[in-house]
Amino acid sequence: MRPVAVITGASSGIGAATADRLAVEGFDVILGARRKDKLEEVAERTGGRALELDVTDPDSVTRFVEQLDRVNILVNNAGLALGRDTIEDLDEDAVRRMWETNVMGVLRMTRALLPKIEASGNGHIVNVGSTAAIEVYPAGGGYTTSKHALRVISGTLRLELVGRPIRVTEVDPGLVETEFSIVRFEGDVEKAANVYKGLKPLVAEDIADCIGWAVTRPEHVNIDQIVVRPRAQATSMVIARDDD
Ligand code: NDP
Ligand code: 8X3
Repeated sequence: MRPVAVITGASSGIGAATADRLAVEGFDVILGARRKDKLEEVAERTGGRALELDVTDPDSVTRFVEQLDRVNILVNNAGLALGRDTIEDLDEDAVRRMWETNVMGVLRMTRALLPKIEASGNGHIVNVGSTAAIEVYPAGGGYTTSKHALRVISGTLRLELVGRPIRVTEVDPGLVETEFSIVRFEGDVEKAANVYKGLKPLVAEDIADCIGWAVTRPEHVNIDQIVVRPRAQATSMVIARDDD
């Protein structure tokens, strides 16, 4: 029997690339996200199952989980940033949506799938954090607070699950060119492109590579954290651009 990997946010970017990679590594991939048409495309090329999922909606999470028999790996990847506002000017609704997705969504999916992951006898939870989980930057407080919370979830899970057959890994990427910034700037593609201007950003496959590596280590090996950035990025704020 092939092991089963659930990937949230598999309709684009890092999640879709992770589905591709884990399928190649021999996993049956279960793909969750809100855009079913995009998920179907990933399902077609990976041989996976596309299941509609909104991690902010408890009923949607319940429906999703009820359709699964076995699960070895959960990749908590669904997430988003909205806007670039100082704390002084924060849009509280945007902050709530980030926290609902990046924090509550991860807690919800993890809690709902833990029994199946444990029953597999060799489980693994991979949380896609961010360098925003370990650093702060101005006008990023809504997002960085949510990713810092995710980091706390990863550490707490590792403490609470020790002695049980479940590994916990957090992968914290820097700048990766996906739909992330288009979502962040509400479809403003020019503003989104500027985020990656003058440097070679990571691509989704670079992160899938990290996840693929972490989950294929021998089962006694727990990779706690992988921080991965473009060579041109030293921190969230120190970035070498061609036109600098
Ligand atoms: P994308 O915008 O390309 O992908 C985000 C994915 O999350 C989509 O598949 C989207 O699917 C899904 N998603 C968003 N909200 C929900 C929801 N409520 N329920 C289910 N799925 C949801 O961005 P990335 O691939 O870059 O982002 C993936 C993860 O990586 C995120 O957690 C992000 O914070 C993190 N990250 C990204 C970095 C970057 O620079 N790109 C750097 C560091 C971390 P749909 O809209 O179909 O629901
Ligand atoms: C995304 C990294 O620096 O664009 O998680 O916020 S950043």
